[in-house]
Amino acid sequence: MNNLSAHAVTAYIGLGSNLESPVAQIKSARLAINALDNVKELAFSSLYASTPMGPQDQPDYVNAVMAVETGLPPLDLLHALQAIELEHGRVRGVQRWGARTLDLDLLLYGDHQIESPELIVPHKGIAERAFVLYPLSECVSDLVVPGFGRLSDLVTNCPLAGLRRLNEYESAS
Ligand code: A4P
Ligand code: MG
Repeated sequence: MNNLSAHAVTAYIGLGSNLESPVAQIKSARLAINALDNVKELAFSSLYASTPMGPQDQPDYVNAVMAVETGLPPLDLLHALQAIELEHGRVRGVQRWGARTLDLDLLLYGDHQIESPELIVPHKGIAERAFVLYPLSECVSDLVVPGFGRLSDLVTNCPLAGLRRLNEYESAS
C-alpha cells in the first residue's frame, strides 16, 4: 500500500515454503506484504524450486525474493512479516531448518547493518544461499551487500546446488 513516509528505503524479503501448496503460499504472502501500510512492491522474482538446506527428509522448497520500498523501521517490518507467517499457518521452533508453510526473511534493509537479538541484517545466510542470491539478482541489477561485497560476485561464486526456475505451468499452480 502507499502512504510511504519521507524516509523510505529499499528492502529485500526472502520468501520460502515447502508445505501446503508452496506456490500458493508464496503468492498469498506477496499479496499480504503488498497490503501492509507503508510498504510498496518494487520487484518480484521468478519462483524457484530448491532442494532443502538442513534436514533432507522434507519436501523441496519454493523460493522467491521481493523488493519493496518501505517507510517502516526494520523491527516493525520484521514483526509485520512474522505476523504474515503466522497467518499462513507457520509453526515455530519444531525443528531447526525444518519444513514450514511460510518463511519470510528480511534479507537487506537499505545499506543498514543491524545486529540485535531479534534481527540480523544482512540476513546471516545471504552470501552462500543460491535460493536467495539468484532470485535477488533478478530484482536488482547489482548492489553491495554490506559486509559481503557485490551481489554479482556472490552470485558468480555460488553454485546453483539444484536451484531451478519454475516454468510457467508450475508457477501458475
Ligand atoms: N531473525 C534474525 N534476523 C532475521 C532476519 N534478517 N529475518 C530472527 C528474519 N528473522 C530474523 O527465525 C528465527 C529468528 O531469527 C526469529 O525469531 C527472528 O527474530 P524463524 O523464522 O523463527 O526460524 P527459522 O527461519 O527456522 O530460523 P533461521 O535459522 O533463520 O532459518 P532460515 O535461515 O530462515 O532458514 N532450504 C531451502 N531450499 N529453502 C529455504 O527457504 N529455509 C530454511 C530456513 C531452511 N532450509 C531451506 C530454506
Ligand atoms: Mg526464517
